[in-house]
Amino acid sequence: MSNALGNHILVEFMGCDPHIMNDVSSIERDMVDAALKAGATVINSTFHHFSPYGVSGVVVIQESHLAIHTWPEYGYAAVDLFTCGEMDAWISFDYLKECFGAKNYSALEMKRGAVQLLTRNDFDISSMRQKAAEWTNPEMYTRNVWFTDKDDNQALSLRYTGEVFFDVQSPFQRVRILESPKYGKMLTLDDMFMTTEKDEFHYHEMISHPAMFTHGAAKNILVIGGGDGGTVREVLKHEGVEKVTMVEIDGAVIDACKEFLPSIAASFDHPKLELIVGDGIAHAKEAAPESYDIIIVDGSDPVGPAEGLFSVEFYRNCYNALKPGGILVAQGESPKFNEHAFTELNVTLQHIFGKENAPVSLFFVPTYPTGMWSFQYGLKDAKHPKTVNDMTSIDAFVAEKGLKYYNSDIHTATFALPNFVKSLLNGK
Ligand code: SPD
Repeated sequence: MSNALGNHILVEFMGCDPHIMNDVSSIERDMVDAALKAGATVINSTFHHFSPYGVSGVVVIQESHLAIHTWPEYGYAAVDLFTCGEMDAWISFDYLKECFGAKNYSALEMKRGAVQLLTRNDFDISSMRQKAAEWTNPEMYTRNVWFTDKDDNQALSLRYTGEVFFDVQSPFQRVRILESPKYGKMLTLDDMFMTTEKDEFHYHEMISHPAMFTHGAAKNILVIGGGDGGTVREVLKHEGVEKVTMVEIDGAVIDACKEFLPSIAASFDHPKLELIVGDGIAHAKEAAPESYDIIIVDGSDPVGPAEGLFSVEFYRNCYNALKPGGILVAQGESPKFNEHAFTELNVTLQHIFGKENAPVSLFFVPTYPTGMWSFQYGLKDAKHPKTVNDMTSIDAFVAEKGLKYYNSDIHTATFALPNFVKSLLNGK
């Protein structure tokens, strides 16, 4: 590969199963899997079924593309595997041969872009960034690449410019900063949206201020996770706060956000903040009993490094680390996207804090699948957030700080639950 830019394998698959050759869903899945098995990074795929027979489709990968056209009536597929870099397209070839049940096949391999015939011109990355900025103008914006956050049955996609500001596989997860025309720059972890410039305030105001105003005199706060910095930025707006300890496991998230999302990562240099890059689960276990007024768990979904943030042991440790009158707030998942994680977390919090002491708040966030998301609370002999009645000071704070989501009406409304959510929480 060293003397060529790319490798192109033109494949003939013959004697294939005609039903498979006409099944657009399974062909798309097989083509995407073929790319993944060869170590490619899949950017997007688009597939089409022709009536009455035939499928055409392309999987766009960071290493180039895989394309197919099928003739089910002949049990035949024409496949192009075009890759660059170190990816071995023969792995995709072997995989597809099995998937399609090809009895015969042939393949022609061509090296593309002979380096000795080309002249390299390196150009300034800043001019590309300038171009990317122009692409956010919808009239000039023509690229069709999408980031999708999904489970097996449901998804949310945002179009992005194709510009990748940060892409690091940390020891914990893939950390990326991409840019979308609608929501600005966004932080993604593995294949999930975490936050975007344009709607981050929904999440960060709502994870912070209802708990802060319910407590009323919080001085010592622990934030677990929250590597983008939005939560500590909001908490530090409360002047009575004396110290915020933030424990984020993944330093790559902090680095990415400091560089590319400075409006969110705005308070990492605040004198009241102690920023620890380390394990928040261990920190909660080792914390002195009754040391925090508020603990905020700004974690990701219960896969990968955030899995332990949904365990009984972790919340028992948080309970012990809270002062009497203390409040725990946790990223609570969605009653529409991941009902199981949502209800299980509430069962855990009820178990530890008591049935009446695990209220749930709902809020709207456009960039999480379904848009309906929750924060879940654990009250350690604290008053219920709904009983807070100092609405004047909430509104004065909202006006002074220029908040865009939270206000005194929202403070109460966020704890009002639709009937189907109440039923979910009651195990019905
Ligand atoms: N599916 C997204 C779950 C939310 C994760 N936390 C977002 C971090 C924002 N600070």
